[in-house]
Amino acid sequence: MGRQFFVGGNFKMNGNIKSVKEIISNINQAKLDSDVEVVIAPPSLYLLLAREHLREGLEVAAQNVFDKPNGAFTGEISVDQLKESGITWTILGHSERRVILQEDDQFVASKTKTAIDGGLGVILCCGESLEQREAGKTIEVVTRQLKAVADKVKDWSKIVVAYEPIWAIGTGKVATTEQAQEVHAALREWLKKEVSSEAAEKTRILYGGSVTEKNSGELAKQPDIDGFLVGGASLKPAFIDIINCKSA
Ligand code: G2H
Repeated sequence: MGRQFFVGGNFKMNGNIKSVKEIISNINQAKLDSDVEVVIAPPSLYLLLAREHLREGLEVAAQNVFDKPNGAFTGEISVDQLKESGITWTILGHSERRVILQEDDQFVASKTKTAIDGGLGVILCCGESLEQREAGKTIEVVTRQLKAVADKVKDWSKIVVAYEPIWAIGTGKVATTEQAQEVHAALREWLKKEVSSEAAEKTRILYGGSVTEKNSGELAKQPDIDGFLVGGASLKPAFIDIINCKSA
């Protein structure tokens, strides 16, 4: 069986009660391809609101989760708190957290293990900077990021990998279909060697970085691109066209 196409909407630190409700109402009313898995990730303040309003069958993700069960960790949210609230996914390792909040590979891996052990799905982000790409280190960087997770997590059935080249995030500079496919294929090869043939075959690898309704169709035709993690465009009605891009 083929891999189910997956489209995530990462709202980042955008929106307010009114706009989150409007985005959700737009998604709820749209005709979505039934074979696409759709997950939206609003800021943590709006997770419950999103879960309450989003129609059944579509899921809500946190943008982060902590690697401890409870306690004196000001500002953090636990896996159990998310699960109790009907939040079934979390994004982890987004480059904005790796770079701005200085999260390293080990911390991302530890949080991924806690989330997976606790029963959440994880959208695990990886990606290289422009400097790393120009130095020919793209594959080395993204596989190092994933290896930290593979050292701790053996079951990849609830992990979706998102390849997000940092130089393409929010810049309007989307990776070419060839550039994206090349890295996705290398990631799948790496999964085969370092995790298992099953993980390589079944793990969805999403592309993220300035995805729009204009470039999603071509990217989605690539054999190793199994969906998208969408930032800016997930706040707009065009998000629906991205979800439905396979059938357009
Ligand atoms: C990459 C992406 C979503 P954008 O960060 O994770 O954002 O589509 O705005 O580049």
